[in-house]
Amino acid sequence: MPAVQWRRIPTVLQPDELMDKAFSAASKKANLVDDPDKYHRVRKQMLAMIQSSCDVLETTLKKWVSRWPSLDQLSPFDAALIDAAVGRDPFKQNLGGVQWAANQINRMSREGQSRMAKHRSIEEFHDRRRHVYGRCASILDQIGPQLAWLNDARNIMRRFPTIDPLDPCIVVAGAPNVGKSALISALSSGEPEVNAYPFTTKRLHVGHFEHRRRIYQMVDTPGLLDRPMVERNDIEMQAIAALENVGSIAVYLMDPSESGGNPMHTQENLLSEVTNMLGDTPVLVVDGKMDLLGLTEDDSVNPDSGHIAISATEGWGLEALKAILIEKIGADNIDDPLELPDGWHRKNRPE
Ligand SMILES: Nc1nc2c(ncn2[C@@H]2O[C@H](COP(=O)(O)OP(=O)(O)OP(=O)(O)O)[C@@H](O)[C@H]2O)c(=O)[nH]1
Ligand SMILES: [Mg+2]
Repeated sequence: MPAVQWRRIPTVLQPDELMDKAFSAASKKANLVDDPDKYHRVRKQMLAMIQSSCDVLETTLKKWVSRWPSLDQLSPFDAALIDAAVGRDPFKQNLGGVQWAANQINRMSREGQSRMAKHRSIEEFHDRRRHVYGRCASILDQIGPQLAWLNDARNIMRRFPTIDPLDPCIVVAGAPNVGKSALISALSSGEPEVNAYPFTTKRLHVGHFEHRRRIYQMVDTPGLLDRPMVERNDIEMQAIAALENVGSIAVYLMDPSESGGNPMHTQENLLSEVTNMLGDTPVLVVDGKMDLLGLTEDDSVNPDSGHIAISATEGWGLEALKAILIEKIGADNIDDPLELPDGWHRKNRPE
């Protein structure tokens, strides 16, 4: 289940652009035909035009189908992204339409070429070529709505975050304005990506850091946590479900300074909601903006709460937080292959 490279999804041309591409490739092929005898020359040229235009169309359409992610091979997070942003059913149906057109064009190309073999006049050769071009154009027109849909979907999907299900992922949650994005930026090596998040109009930060050649991913949660559960719509619920699937651990960032405008009791209520929502995903509570709490760089813990303390803007406590996350995720822990499972001597003992 490799990570989907959303940005690599190719542009989807519209029918007239596709036809231009195919017909100009075909004219080039026809110009290469060299035969002093007009009858044979035209016959070969028309044949080359049918073959080459249909080939270009069929290959281009099939390339689109194969370069789009295949729904049954996606991670639950990626599948939820697609479902929420463009819809799983239209995704399948519209790609299906493109595959149908590729098959039609293949059939028509073969039919056109075999008919050509039966023609005996220059006029018939030209007519056959025109007939095939007309059929191609009408097939492409038929899938015009599908191509338009796919191009719109591609423009949405190419801004999706790429999350590799095989690498650890840290979900950063917390009330609005507590410093989630600042924390991700401070922990990231390089600029974090800012992606459009389909679930809400808010943007999603995705950052990465590396430890022992392993990439740790960090994702923001969208601004949907600031409302009670009952007010959230289906799409937002899917976002939550997706986040449940993606995280190895969640950091719940608190802002005890309340400078972000969230009183502590709201932040605490939200913490219990998030903890319930994330089910088995462990949640690490971190106090941010420690510089505003009268603490110094040497205070690794907020004495009032006992939580790990950091300041994303001052860069305090970040290495310690990283080390705790790496340890808790435990991706580097190597299982002893010779270790026997607990209770083995009881389960498999011969009677
Ligand atoms: N003093 C101080 N300010 C901080 C710190 N971290 C973030 N801020 C400030 O707090 C504000 C909000 O930070 P963001 O990182 O945008 O917070 P967020 O949680 O991503 O906000 P939303 O995406 O709107 O939910 C910004 O003005 C930051 O500069 C910190 O450690 N210390
Ligand atoms: Mg943010």
